[in-house]
Amino acid sequence: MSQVISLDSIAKAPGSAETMRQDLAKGGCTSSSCGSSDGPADMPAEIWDKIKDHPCYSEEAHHYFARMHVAVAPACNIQCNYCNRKYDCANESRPGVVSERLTPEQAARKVIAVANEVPQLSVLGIAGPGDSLYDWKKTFETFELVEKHLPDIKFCISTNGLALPDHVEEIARHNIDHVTITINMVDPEIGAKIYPWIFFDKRRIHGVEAARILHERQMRGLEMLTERGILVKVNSVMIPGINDEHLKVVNAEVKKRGAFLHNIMPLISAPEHGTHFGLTGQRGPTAAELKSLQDDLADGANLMRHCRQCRADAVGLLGEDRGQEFTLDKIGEEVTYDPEKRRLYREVVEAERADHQKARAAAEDALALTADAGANAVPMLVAVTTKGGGRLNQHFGHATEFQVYEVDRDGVRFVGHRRADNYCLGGYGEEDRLDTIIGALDGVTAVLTARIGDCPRERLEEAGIIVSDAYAYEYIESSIGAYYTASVGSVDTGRASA
Ligand code: CLF
Ligand code: SF4
Repeated sequence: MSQVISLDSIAKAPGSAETMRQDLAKGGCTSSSCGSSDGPADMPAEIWDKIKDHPCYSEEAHHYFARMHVAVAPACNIQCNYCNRKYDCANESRPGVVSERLTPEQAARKVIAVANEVPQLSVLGIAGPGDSLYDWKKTFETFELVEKHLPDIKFCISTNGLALPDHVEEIARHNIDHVTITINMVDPEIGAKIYPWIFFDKRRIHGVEAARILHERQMRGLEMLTERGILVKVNSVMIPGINDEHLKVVNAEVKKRGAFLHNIMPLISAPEHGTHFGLTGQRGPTAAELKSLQDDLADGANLMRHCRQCRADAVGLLGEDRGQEFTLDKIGEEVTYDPEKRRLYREVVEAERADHQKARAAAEDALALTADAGANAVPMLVAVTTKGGGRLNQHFGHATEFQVYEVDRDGVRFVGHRRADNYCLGGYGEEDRLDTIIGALDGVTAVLTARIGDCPRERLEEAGIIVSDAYAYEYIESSIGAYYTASVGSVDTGRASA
């Protein structure tokens, strides 16, 4: 087994630098190959520097680093048919939903409190509800306050783009390197089905005219940002029957204008959300429809596939939300920042991610030697349970989501996550939740996990899904590579058993 460092345990109880170094010394590089990493090697150094600690802009970084959102700018200048800017539902997980609104001062206090407790924190985002640039004074005031205490934190904003061209200079001045624009269309006829109105130039504008203005402002804002070297991620909500096919055109247009990433997110829509789409029965796409669109776009703008559609007050690694641990009533009036825990965490991560990259390169080398499954072979889908750190370090019964990878002799590729309710309550599995998990794992050949009980293992195997805990605490990619090689055999050894 390669070195085992529990980043999770470091995050919870950091100990001393010496302890961490001893942990590191126990492992060392156990990879047979120390090939090039697949992160920094693929892009200019200045870009890698901007994304290497950003959990949304780098799939690799999302194993190690956390974001937090503060809801300081609640007003919005447009209406989207999938949003109603709801504030008080803590049980939903979708953008635009938040439990408490904050003043910039309260937000800064909360960021410091979180930074003291969550050493993975690297990014502060302002992502609704409301538009971060319509209420731009509150957004920039918050960043200014936080910057005084936490100079190493990255700032990130998400906007619908309508007010964007008016604030690009300020964004550049505040060293905001990451801006997300939600762009759902480049055709105003389609836009009119998504946006009933906008508020622009001191008046409310409806229909196609509103969508045309929004589209023009979005494109201009995108061009202005990329001209200044600011990384832009475009989020698009996939709405079947309205813009699903059209998103291929959107992808080409935003790529042409220099977008760094395109994140296609499934519409979340249910009557109880009270949104227009929820109330009119507009459905979201299935996981297969989303993946099919993403696969069709493989040659277009770089796709983000690890988005978790966070709440607007989310705290923690993507896929976890510790927001309820840091509500204002749980934070003292006076908070003092202690940078030591975060500094130690970054030190450990640097060593850990270097070893992870070597392990990944070794896995790629080994996969290239696997038996050729034929020209029309479909890659195998393998799901894993992880608490972060890029390792198989979560018990099956504690998983609330599965990360899904596809693997073939060309390598191991992250393709998305499948949400599944945590089926383990008080140590007892619940049958119906296991059914939910089996449904969520549709198309998956195998699950690799840290540990699993006999009962759920048997149920999954009855459903045709193989479960293995043989790679517990190993790196994800090398485990999947090893599992695949054992399944299909290698050119050297012939067919092996799983
Ligand atoms: Fe927040 Fe968005 Fe910045 Fe990330 S989230 S403002 S870029 S720090 Fe990330 Fe969450 Fe997806 Fe957004 S997973 S919803 S893409
Ligand atoms: Fe809601 Fe954001 Fe759309 Fe405004 S821009 S209506 S906050 S989703």
